[in-house]
Amino acid sequence: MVRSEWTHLTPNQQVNDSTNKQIIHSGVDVLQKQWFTEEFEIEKGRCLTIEVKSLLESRQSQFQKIDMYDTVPFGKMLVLDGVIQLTEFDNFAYHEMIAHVPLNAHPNPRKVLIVGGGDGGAVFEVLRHQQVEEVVLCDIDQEVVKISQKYFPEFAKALADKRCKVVIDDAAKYVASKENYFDVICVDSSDPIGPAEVLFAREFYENVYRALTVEGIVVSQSEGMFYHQDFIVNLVAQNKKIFPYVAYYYTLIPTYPSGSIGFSFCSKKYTHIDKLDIKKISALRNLKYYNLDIHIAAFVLPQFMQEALQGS
Ligand code: SPM
Repeated sequence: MVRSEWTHLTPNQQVNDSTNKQIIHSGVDVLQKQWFTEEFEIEKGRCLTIEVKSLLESRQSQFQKIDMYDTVPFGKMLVLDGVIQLTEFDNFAYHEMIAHVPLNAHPNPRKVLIVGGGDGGAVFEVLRHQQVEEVVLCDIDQEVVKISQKYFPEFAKALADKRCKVVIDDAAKYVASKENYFDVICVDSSDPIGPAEVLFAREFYENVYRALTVEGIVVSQSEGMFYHQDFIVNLVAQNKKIFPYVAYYYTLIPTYPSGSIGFSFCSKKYTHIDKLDIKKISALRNLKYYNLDIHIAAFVLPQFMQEALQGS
């Protein structure tokens, strides 16, 4: 973590001088508070800064830099290559939506694959479904799994469940080796740069199509509509060439840029509502974000996004 003294702007002060650089750095401010800044989109003039108690652990794996922080407002926070992946405070809003939307849209999900998701949060949610017999977690980076098992014990328990199998491998290759096997695939990847870039490509989705059973559904972390509209439009257009039913839905999550993130939903047979079963949804206990109304509402997009997707 870069430690630097922050300089505070006074009203009307110009920010295009060297002062600016000091303001945006992670570090220690004049009150001796420590801050983490997600610098991922800093060149676009936006970033999120969070007060931290300490950096609990930092590792450099073969694939990426892995940091675990203890933050003041959000509890423990996992960061990969400087990008926030999850916090204790709000990860439920992401994990419940990446898991329960496809699992409730599918009439009988028995075999589930999580691509990425080495922290175990998505597996934790998938295992709430009693009809799931097998959940495979395929993550390329064993170090992400290990550090998460150490700091997120609830998720570690899910990974140790007898229905869960952890595979450390390149998920693109793993998916290409499967045919007509999984009922649901959840792509819980990091952003489409670096090791996760291949997980957004057409070839990957063609292989996912083959790896799914005839009623199969895949959902993928697909950026947020406020900041990455063009990316989403292109992804949806690409996937419409492969799957008969493609949609986009979103969740609200304060620690991701713009406070929201979306998922692409691609299905071989059913839409996101065809097979909804109120009894099955009500049987899911102690959820904090997902419910029947949210399942339906999450696919209702603001006007600007509906218009953007119209031509795709
Ligand atoms: N199981 C949690 C893993 C999180 N995967 C998604 C991370 C997305 C982080 N970036 C948000 C969007 C910024 N472009």
